[in-house]
Order: sequence, then structure tokens, then C-alpha cells
Amino acid sequence: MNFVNSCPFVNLCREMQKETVLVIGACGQLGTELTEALRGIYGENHVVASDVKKSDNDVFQTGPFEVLDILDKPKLQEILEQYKPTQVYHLAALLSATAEKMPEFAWKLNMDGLFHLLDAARDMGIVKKVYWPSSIAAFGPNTTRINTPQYGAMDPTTVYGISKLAGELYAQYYFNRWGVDTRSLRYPGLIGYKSAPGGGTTDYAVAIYHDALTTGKHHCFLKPGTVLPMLYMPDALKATLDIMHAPAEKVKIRTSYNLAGMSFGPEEITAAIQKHIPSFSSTYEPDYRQAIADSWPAVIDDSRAREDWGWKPDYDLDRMTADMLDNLRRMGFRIDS
Ligand code: VAH
Repeated sequence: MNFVNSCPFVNLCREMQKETVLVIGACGQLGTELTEALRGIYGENHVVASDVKKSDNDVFQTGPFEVLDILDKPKLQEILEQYKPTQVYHLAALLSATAEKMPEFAWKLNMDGLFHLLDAARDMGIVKKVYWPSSIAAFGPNTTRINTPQYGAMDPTTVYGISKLAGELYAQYYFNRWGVDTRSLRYPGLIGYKSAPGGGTTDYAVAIYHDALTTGKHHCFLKPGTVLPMLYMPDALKATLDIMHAPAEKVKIRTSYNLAGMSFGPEEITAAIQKHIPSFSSTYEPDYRQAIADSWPAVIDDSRAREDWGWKPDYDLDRMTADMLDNLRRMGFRIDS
């Protein structure tokens, strides 16, 4: 997908091609694809990828890469001074399932990492725009589950969700008090074929496609009927680039925007795959991630993103399933003979 021509603010995009962009946490599921997309807009040498360890994904075999632990504030400042990025995408965080196994470190990484970047953006006069992801995990068991509103009860029960809610409020504070141009989206579960997810409760929805093309069976850690909001990666990239390229006056919410693509349970994605591979089947054995999923909303109202900066997803479950299976087959995933 050519993000320059697809960007609704394409003239702005072309102007921005002279800028340098830094991606922190670039080697994760979203970061890998976002780095590739940003390099398609800004040019390979204008997008600096950084992470604690360089992944062997092809995306990082070319273009600038820096080893950066976001908890190392002096190193962050050194990289900002060296490359002078006007935009920073800060993706480094522990996701829901992993964070519950190491809550103290998760809070430190998710919060101190964000503060290091917000402080640098406020104090160094280099960074003009900061993107950082929130999540529907910022909602909790007392949130309206169907058509979850942009504003409503937010009582997250996971460290990850609490850190995302706190981060949203701090990002808004830095915008209101010091004018740091922070932008954020409450991602649903993200599904893609180019990079592996890392420690989330929605990860099953990626693994199930790989299993469909290898073993023909998926063992799901959530039970049937666990409906969760999900988003196909091309849509996640479109939303992320659109909000970052939108004129500031269109970004009216500086905590984080609700974002939605589709909602489904494990039995529904299984049925969507069976339309292509009738022999495919899933079994269900809920684990500790079931309680996390049960605390989250099922269907998100993203009308404010649609109204403010023109958001609209392109993929539903059937279109995503066809695209995932086609691309995974093209990459060599085949049902065991
Ligand atoms: C997780 N993939 O499962 C993330 C996401 C809504 C879920 O935030 O933790």
C-alpha cells in the first residue's frame, strides 16, 4: 500500500518527506510494519528504527537502526540530538499478558519510558509531534461493553490497562500545560502477517492463521463467545499515519481516540477460516488471559475518530481472513502434507 498517495493529507505528507522520524520499540509487531510504512513515505534514511535489540526482520537490514532502551534517558537524548527527529513514534511497552507476569517492571517501562520521551519533547526543542499507543485495555469491567463510548467508565484491572489510562492523562497534561503535540489511539487487538505479536491477550487471533496453514488445528486460550475488538494491520497503519499527519486542529482529543475495525470471538474467526479450509478446527482451553479478556469491552464506538480526522476501516473479518491466508501462503506457510 502506497501510504503517500493514500494519505488524505498527501501534500502535507510530501512536505514532511524532508523530516526525520524516530520509531522507538520498532522491532515489535506494530513497529516493524510502521517502520516499513514510514520509510515508504519519508524515505529509508529519514526513518530511524530503534529498539533494545535489532530484529532479524528484513525491514531492519537496511536504513538507520539504533539500540535504545527507552529507560536510558541520556541515550534517548543523544539519539534525539544526533538525528533531530521532528516526529517520534513511541511503541515500547509491555503488553497485557506479559505485564501481568512482571507488573513492577511493566509499570516502570510503560510509564517512565513515556515520561522520558514527553520530557525530551518538552525540553529539547527538537520533537514536534509524539505518537504513543493506548489500547482498549484502558477500559475495564464497568465500562459499557457494546458501543463503548469515547468518554465513560474506565476502571482497568491490568497493569497494562492502568498504565495506558495513566499515560493518556499525562499525554493530555503535557499537551495542555506545555504544548507537546501528543497524539494517540486506543488500539484493539492488532492482526498482521508480517510480524509476530508480543505478549498480548489478543495474540491468538494471529496464531490461529498460522495454525490453519500448518497443523490445521488451533488450541485457543480463550473460550468461545469471548468477543473482542480487533483491527487488521493495514487499517492500524492507516489510522496511525492519518492521525499523525492530520492538521493539529483536527486532533481534538489529546488523551487517546477510540478506534475500531471489527469484533469477533474465537469461534467466529474459526468459522471465517473454515470458509477457506473446511477441515480446520479449534479447541478451547481458557487460561489466565481469559480474565483479562473478560475485563475488556467487546465493541468500540469510534465515531469521534471518524468525525474529527476522517477515520474509516477498510477490513472486516472475511476480507482480513482472505488477505491473511493469501499472504501467509505466499510466505511459505503450508498445511503439513
Ligand atoms: C494486548 N494486543 O493484547 C494488546 C492490545 C487490546 C489488546 O492492547 O495486550
